[in-house]
Amino acid sequence: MEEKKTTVLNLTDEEFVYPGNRACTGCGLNILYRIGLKAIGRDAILVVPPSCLTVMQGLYPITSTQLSVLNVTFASTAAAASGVKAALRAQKNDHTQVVAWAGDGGTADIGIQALSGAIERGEDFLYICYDNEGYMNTGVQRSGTTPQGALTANTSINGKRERSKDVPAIVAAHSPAYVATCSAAYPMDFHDKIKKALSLKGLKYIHAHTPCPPGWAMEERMAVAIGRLAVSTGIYVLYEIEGGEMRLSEPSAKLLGKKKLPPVSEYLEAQGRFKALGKEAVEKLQQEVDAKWAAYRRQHDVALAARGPQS
Ligand SMILES: Cc1ncc(C[n+]2csc(CCOP(=O)(O)OP(=O)(O)O)c2C)c(N)n1
Ligand code: SF4
Repeated sequence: MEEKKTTVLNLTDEEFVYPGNRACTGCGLNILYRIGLKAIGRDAILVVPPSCLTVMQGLYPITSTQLSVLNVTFASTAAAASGVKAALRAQKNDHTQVVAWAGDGGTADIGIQALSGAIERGEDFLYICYDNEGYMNTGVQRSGTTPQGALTANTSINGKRERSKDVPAIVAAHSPAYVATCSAAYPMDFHDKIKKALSLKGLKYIHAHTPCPPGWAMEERMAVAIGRLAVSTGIYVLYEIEGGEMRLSEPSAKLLGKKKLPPVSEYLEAQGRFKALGKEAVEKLQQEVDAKWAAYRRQHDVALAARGPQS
């Protein structure tokens, strides 16, 4: 049976973020933080390393967040979340959710060891990585997930040389309870994936693409439009993995029925960080995206054929 989806009409009115915080105008993370906390609810402890999120939440004694938050060192997020969960277990508290919420720098690079260990131990908490594709809080430095060719404060004039790390795939290789990718342009999808993740036991991982106006050199009003372009051009794919089975989420699944997707250049040209990308690099990227979608279409056809004729 199809799960009931959350929409703006049935989303709770309750707010867990006070009005006013230190996010930049048009911040993708800010959208997901507000909606994500509605899915998590009040009975939760957040574990957050240094990042834009710590700044957004506010420095003691000022805060924009109504939930309990444990601010931890960069490398220790998943280890600290494991500890918070152990403390709750010792108190026989099995209702308070533990949610680690970190940036891509704090996840893909600095925190990956603790995250890997937590999944391997089968810890029971939700880990959310918001991926603005750089160390934004400290002035837009490159991270492991910064796309190849993107300009940052510490890349050469040709942009980042290396390819980006596929963190959800790295996490999925550990076989946790749940892996999902999300986007700030689809906050209700994020909301429902959090709900689903929190209903499962074990380590759950959500990776969320969060456009960042200053870091991506784009207009503030364009954050959602650019997030949508990432999905509609097929460069960023929304999916879930549960029980080892991967399923495209609706905004990406509907692209399977399209013969041709909009060119990735539409996504790249909307952002100043890609202005050093030459024609050849853009063509190569397009070929990679086309090959990826050809593979999704083949898998989809095989799955349909295996199901046989539908009555
Ligand atoms: C061990 C350590 N190194 C460096 C820093 C400085 N620092 C604070 S936030 C930050 C950037 C974090 O990047 P990311 O996790 O991607 O989150 P974002 O800033 O993009 O939200 C850095 C380098 C620190 N706090 N601790
Ligand atoms: S730098 Fe980017 S991620 Fe950080 S608060 Fe500003 S828009 Fe959001």
